[in-house]
Amino acid sequence: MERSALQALAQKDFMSRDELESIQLKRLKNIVSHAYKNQALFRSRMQEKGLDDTCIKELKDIQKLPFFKKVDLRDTYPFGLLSVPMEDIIRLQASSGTTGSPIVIAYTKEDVACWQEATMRALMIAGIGSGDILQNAYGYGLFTGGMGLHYGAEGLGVTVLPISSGNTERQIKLMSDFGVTAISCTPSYFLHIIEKAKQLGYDFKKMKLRHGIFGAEPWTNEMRQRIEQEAGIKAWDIYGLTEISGPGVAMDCPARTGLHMFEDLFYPEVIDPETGEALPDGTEGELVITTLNKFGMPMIRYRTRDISVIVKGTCECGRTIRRIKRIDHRNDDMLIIRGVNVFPSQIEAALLTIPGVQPHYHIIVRRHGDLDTLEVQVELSAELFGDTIRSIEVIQKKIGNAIKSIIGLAVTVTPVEPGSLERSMGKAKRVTDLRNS
Ligand code: DLL
Repeated sequence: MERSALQALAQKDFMSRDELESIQLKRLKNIVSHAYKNQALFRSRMQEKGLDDTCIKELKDIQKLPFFKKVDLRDTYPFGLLSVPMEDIIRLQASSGTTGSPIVIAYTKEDVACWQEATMRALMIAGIGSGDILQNAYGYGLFTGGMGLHYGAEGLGVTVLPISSGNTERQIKLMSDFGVTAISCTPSYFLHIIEKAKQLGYDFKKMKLRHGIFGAEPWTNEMRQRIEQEAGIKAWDIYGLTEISGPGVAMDCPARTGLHMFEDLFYPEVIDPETGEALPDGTEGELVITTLNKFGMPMIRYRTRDISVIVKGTCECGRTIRRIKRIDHRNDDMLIIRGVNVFPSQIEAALLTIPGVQPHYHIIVRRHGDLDTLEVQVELSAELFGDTIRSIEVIQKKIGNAIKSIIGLAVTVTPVEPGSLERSMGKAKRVTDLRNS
């Protein structure tokens, strides 16, 4: 793409709110009408509410529309929500989901282009472009991470290394040999890459790597700091989900006050997860997204189960598209332990405030009689782990106190040997819940 066309694309993030809202309204009317005519489930839900496809007069009329959830994709699996003839579909992607049977998403040629636009805009915010070499270590295949970042980077004229995830030693060798300047993968996989590189005697600071495009799983600011310090790079947070396209729905910016949602393509709302009521900007709730420009399988008011806030006010970077707060948990990540709500990200944040504690941990939930217990297995640095039993006990206590001060519950802390917990190549599995086994 010509430089001027790329500049125009990046400028979309800065359009006036009036212009943006008029595009959103036009697209919302159009997608509602398209889905009403072509998506039987949407039409029947609209009819149940006494609505038809003329009901959108202003943006806030979106609040009248019915919600969609993952279960709707499962119930209509594979193609029940398809809204164009199958011969117009040029791509299928699927998600195994962490919580059950697969879902499939179908894209028309225009939908793929819309998704590519989003990932291009996301990478441009990180300043990635022609001249960069991107090692794309998200999984290629049905998972949207690989293909999503690939198309975005290629569209910008970036040199893409489509390495996919896994084979960590080769990842590091090629990163060094090819002078890779940016990597995309899950933050947990990058931690593994850092660790392996150290073992193999590579010095990250001597490599050309400058940027990491990390997402697909929750990660805390504490984790971000660790990554940046250890690898000497800038760690950017990218958000997305299969149902809405894939990566590139929202992206960090240099101000780090939230992720900008590409609002002309994906319309955000935050709702009260209990009542379904739309909440004002600045209030935490469940993120709901409407695809404004995706026709193969439009998603209208899709309940993501991700918990966030639409950040109030304008961003110091000057972008006018709204921000969502970094997503540190999903509704379904919540563990209820003795009546207390606990999120793995709270434990991660507590652990990483303590020097010598490694960013590798695993949470085990058990039930003894009527009592739920939490065990946190955490790796210590080799120096700490090799220390006397007495000093390990001291650090164990320190970790326990740090966790208790955040979640308000006493947990069992089990320090484990460096390298002993399972490493992930994709989304990390942080919790084993043994309560129902
Ligand atoms: O994970 C798409 C993706 C690929 C995003 C690569 C970013 C980078 P799914 O497998 O459908 O799609 O999982 C979507 O992952 O609802 C969130 O719960 C979580 N998630 C994605 N990005 C982030 C992030 C891809 N940056 C689900 N921070 C979403 C926190 C994230 N959670």
